[in-house]
Amino acid sequence: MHQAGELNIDMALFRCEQMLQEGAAIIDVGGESTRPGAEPVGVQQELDRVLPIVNAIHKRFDTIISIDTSSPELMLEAAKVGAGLLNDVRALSRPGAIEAAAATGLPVCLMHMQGQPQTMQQQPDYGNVVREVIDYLLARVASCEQAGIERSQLILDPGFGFGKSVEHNLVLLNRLPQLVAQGMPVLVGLSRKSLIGKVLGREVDQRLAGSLALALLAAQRGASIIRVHDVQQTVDAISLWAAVDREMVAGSE
Ligand code: PT1
Repeated sequence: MHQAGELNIDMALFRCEQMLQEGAAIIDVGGESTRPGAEPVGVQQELDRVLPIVNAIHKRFDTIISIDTSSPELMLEAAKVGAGLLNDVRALSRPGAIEAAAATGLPVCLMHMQGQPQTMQQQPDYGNVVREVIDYLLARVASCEQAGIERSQLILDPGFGFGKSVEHNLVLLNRLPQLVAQGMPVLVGLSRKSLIGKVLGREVDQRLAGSLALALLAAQRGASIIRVHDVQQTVDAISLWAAVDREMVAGSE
């Protein structure tokens, strides 16, 4: 969701209501694109885009509002107007971000990224991608704990599409249980991403089936939170899997 102003607030509220009716548990709001090749935005612009929307959503809906930001200023301000979760693709690495997040007392999603959005897809390089992503995230967890953010407040995200080749993404998804085994909830974002386009040869508007397949695989491999565009379709797919899965558990008793 981008850019404030009356019309944009109305559009954000409309989309928010729609996603909630479709079964979303969390609404992620961001003022900076972090897609491959995206240009950075200034902090003031980010504040102007995000705060009015968070404020409006908080007044109107009872939901968890996640703030997709790396800026300590926005973390602090968003917490005052109803944010319920901080989602930082830079894992609180900006100066002052850890301290700001700690001061809000909010839960935080720490994501792994190699490089910066503008250039991260140019030359992704790992020895052992699973090991390196987990080691990075655990180092960030340790820094958070030192700053007073409890482990129970942290969510981990391998950062699909953030400085990763198609193969890196596939290995990370296949080995997701290794990240889940670290004992913190895992969040994944795979919806419509270019890895789907590259494997299937599909443009971004033709990636729904691929997105659903990956969301289901992530859920089966232990992901707790799935960041998607197509809420209703994803909820349907995962609900049906969960029904089958519960039946298996019940039958084995
Ligand atoms: C994500 C995520 C995010 N993804 C979290 N926050 C985006 N925690 C924004 C592509 O390859 O996975 N986790 N916030 C969106 N970013 C991308 C990245 C979008 C890559 C598209 C691609 O197409």
